Amino acid sequence: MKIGISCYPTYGGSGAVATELGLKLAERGCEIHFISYAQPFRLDGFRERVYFHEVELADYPLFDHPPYTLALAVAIHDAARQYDLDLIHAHYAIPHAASAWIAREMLLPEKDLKVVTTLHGTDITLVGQHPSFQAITRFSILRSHGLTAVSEYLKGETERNFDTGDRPIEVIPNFIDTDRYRREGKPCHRSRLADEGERILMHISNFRPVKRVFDLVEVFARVQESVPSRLVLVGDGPERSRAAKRAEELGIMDRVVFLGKHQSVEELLACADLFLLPSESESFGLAALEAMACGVPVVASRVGGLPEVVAHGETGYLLPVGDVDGMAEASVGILEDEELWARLSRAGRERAVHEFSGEKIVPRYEALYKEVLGKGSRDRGSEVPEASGEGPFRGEVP
Ligand code: GMT
Repeated sequence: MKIGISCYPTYGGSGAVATELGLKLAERGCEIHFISYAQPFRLDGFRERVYFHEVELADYPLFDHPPYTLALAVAIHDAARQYDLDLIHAHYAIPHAASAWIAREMLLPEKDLKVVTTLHGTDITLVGQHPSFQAITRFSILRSHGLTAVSEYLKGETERNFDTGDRPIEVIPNFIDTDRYRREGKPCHRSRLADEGERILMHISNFRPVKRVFDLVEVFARVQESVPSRLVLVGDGPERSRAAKRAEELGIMDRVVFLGKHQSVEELLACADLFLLPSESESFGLAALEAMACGVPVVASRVGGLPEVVAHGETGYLLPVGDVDGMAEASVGILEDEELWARLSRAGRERAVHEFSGEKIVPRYEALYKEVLGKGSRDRGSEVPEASGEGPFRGEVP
């Protein structure tokens, strides 16, 4: 199969999943064409059967905001024609699903480019619901020939907020390369991150408000009172300075390490003792899965799709959003009990390997592609059902 993949190139779960998927598909014999405005952050080095097409964005004095959606549509159109792509897989609905639909319409009737869209999170739970995006998000996801969501939770949110009727949405969870994400055989950075005898609490994200990094600092402030430890923060984003300010106020800045953006998070996770994810909303929580694969117990919010990833009491603990005392108590409980730590660590690794490995999940995307390609051009996804008028969305389909 020849597959185009459009995704965000920046640090974030949807770009990570899209890239890992493309690389795994290429290993399995597919020809993969990544299409984005920059090289996806996890796409490095030469890989056989993998191509990258940079979207050209022309500036013009009239444009305060150059129309990326159109430029992406043209890039998809051009790649599909030049390389005879079978389908385009859009990761994160906005604007990728709409651009894919435009490209498909431009190619018809000469070429029947199929569209598969994967919904990742805030494209459905936040941004996609904004009045300026809702109608086009609904339209473009329903026009996709295959539609996937990364958790049962996200599937439910999509049905509820976008009035998708009986349109099938397949849940295909995030996955990880369990050979790469593992505790053993990694260079050990522990001595550079913490002093002898200190435990390492870690968080990885793009530091958007939804991640509640402020809570993270509060949780850590409580933990370090009873457990000698460091908080290692990986990633960067708008809330970083607020988190740093709070750490200063609490007098724990010397215990907090801001590492910034990193490519090889598996090396860092392999020396962590605990992973914290106090998010406000999380459709899946790829970072929690990466931690589990590296044998790191997780303390997170009981929100969104996280209960589908973190088994409460088995691979970590889930607490209500904002319950910093509860999260601190659970963290201390894990860090002070070696046996409990080992049990959670082992179970996390096992769950990651058995439920969320690339070997298990990638064939499900392949099966979906085959199903989509096996059908007639208008069999699936071409009709957009009328909105029922119930629920938050009442927009007319264009
Ligand atoms: O939806 C987002 O916030 C962006 C997206 C991204 O690109 O980083 O993250 C989402 O997609 C990941 C991969 O499917 C999920 O693991 C994350 O849980 C999800 N983030 C949120 O729902 C906040």
